[in-house]
Amino acid sequence: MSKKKFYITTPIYYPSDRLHIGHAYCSVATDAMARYKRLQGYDVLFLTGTDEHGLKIEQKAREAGVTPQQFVDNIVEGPRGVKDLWKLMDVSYDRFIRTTDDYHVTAIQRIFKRMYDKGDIYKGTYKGKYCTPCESFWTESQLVNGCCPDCGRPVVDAEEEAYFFRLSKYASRVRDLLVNTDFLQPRSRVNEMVHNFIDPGLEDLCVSRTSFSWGVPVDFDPRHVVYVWIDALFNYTTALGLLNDRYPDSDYETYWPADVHFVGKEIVRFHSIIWPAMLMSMEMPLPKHVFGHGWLNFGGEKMSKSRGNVVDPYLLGERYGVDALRFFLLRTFPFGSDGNFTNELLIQTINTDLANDLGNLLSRTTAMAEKYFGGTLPEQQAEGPEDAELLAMAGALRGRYEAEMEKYAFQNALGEVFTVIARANKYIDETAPWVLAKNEADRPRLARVLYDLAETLRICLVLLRPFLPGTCAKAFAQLGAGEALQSWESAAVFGALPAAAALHKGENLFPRIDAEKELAALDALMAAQKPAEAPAPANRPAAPAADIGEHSPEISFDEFCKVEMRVAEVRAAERMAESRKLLKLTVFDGERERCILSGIAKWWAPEALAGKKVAIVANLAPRPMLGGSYVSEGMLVAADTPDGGCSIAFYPDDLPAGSRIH
Ligand code: ME8
Repeated sequence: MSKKKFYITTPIYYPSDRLHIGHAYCSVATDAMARYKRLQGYDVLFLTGTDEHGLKIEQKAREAGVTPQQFVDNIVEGPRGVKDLWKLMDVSYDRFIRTTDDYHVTAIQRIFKRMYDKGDIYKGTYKGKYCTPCESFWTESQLVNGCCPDCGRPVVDAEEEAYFFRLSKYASRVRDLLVNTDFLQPRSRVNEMVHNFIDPGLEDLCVSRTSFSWGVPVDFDPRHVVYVWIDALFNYTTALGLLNDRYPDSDYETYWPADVHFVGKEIVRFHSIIWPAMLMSMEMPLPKHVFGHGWLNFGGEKMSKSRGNVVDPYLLGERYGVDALRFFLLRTFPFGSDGNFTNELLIQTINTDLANDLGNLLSRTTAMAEKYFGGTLPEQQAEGPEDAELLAMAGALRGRYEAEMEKYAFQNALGEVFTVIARANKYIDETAPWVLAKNEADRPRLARVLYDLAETLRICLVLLRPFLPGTCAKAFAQLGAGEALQSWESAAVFGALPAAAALHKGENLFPRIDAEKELAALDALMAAQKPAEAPAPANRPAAPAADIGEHSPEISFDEFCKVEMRVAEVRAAERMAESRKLLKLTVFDGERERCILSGIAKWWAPEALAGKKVAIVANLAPRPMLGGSYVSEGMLVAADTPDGGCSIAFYPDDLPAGSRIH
């Protein structure tokens, strides 16, 4: 009987810069899932790669004085590039696609032509607001205060000839797919897609560009290059040989449709609306699931190169070991939600789960086996009243873990394993092997206690293999557990380890870290990695140079007193589908809740503000915003920072909302 198939993908990343911990997060999660399915006996295909076309790469290459191809080659294949990173992180991909690969380019041209021949792609005129410096078209609703949402400069009316994809034709089928199936996960993302994008009306999508050339040329009209998202999305199928000769057609037959695409939440729209619509047009089966995972922020803010707050996975992986880093990412943050990366959390997780709970359990168990039995447990063993609960928990663990893994709930799956590990540590306290060791008559009981610990550990380690591949191999060696005892099947039965288990104490898997010292060292290392002067983000002019000298006209004290500033509590903060620049804040001003839209989305993650006490201008006349869809009732007070960002002052938690600021 042939094996069951499992096809899983990461997004293909833009090689416009070095990848950071956020990219590693998605790849490590995908890797854990792929390893888990392989452990279960599936024939897995794990695809990752790089999305190498587009204006941004063309510009970056120009800045670097190299060709776009040289630029991406260096970031993908060069030292400490994308492929090196996945090697370091033990990401066990089976196939790596680069969208500049010839076979992919050819296939994209054929795909584009096929949709054109069908009438789903047609030539029209793109009318929109054009930002000349950015060479970008925007729709009216994308503009921020009438200007380019990327650079903040004025836009002009412009039109160009372009090809369009009949997205509107597929709107109701896509809606049905999202609402009535479990295609898009977590479920919470469905509402956002349906209400914000589909229900307001899906317009046909502009799928070609003439303003730059670094892309796949439309072969029957070479002035145009194919829109980068068409080029990118079809990677999931061209890498299986669709319409090309690089891979056999049978790969496509075997693995398509994908079981799941893991993608970050910001690209869920492309994967859950545009992608299925194009597949419908191509009359191809749809992937079974798209899972939109959350963002990893740093210090409460979205990681970004320009802000100089990206976390370098090389630094952490090399310092703490790749397994510790992989484990931390998947143990700490629920996969479907945003998480806040901090160095404190990283060290704490390594110390608590890995050094204390898992590492100690293994070293205590093997050390006692050596000390009391020379490493090999005697077959004569005696049960005791403490055994039943541990055995039941360890015996049921695989099922509980599997239920969570099938939902991509890595944090919960690991939580199940660590609950059993904690129970095993408690079992040591309950049975007190060092007391049993004092009495010859208790030796059979002592042997059984150590056996139960070793066997519990073995089961846990089998289930930890997808997360800690390197460490588990070393730990199995200490338990004398060969291949058969590392298998998925063997984790379902308590007692697979032979009674006369041969244990030996090996190296300490996760040495405890001196948190205080390490945090200081890590902070210093990260600070040293920051660019000396972070370039100002494009749509906020660098503040001090321009602003400090340009004072506002003098006002009288009475005039100043007219401005009513108060402390307000941020009760909710959220990103807005309608604007990349604005955050929607719900603040309590001591009397009532009000809505304030604040142009800080580029610098502040909503989670960093929720619950905080901030300063607002409370008597500003309410202002309709975003075409009148919202009324902003006040203003958040924030300071410009030298690098063009913004800093917000937080008042102490115990200061009542409504307190007047003078
Ligand atoms: O969007 N937290 O590529 P990209 C969590 N080329 N995940 C993060 C993250 C963060 N801070 N930053 C990045 C693209 N990611 C397109 C994709 S697919 C057909 C084309 C992860 O280089 C997350 O998975 O911007 C996100 O979706 C992906 O990297 C985006 O990578």
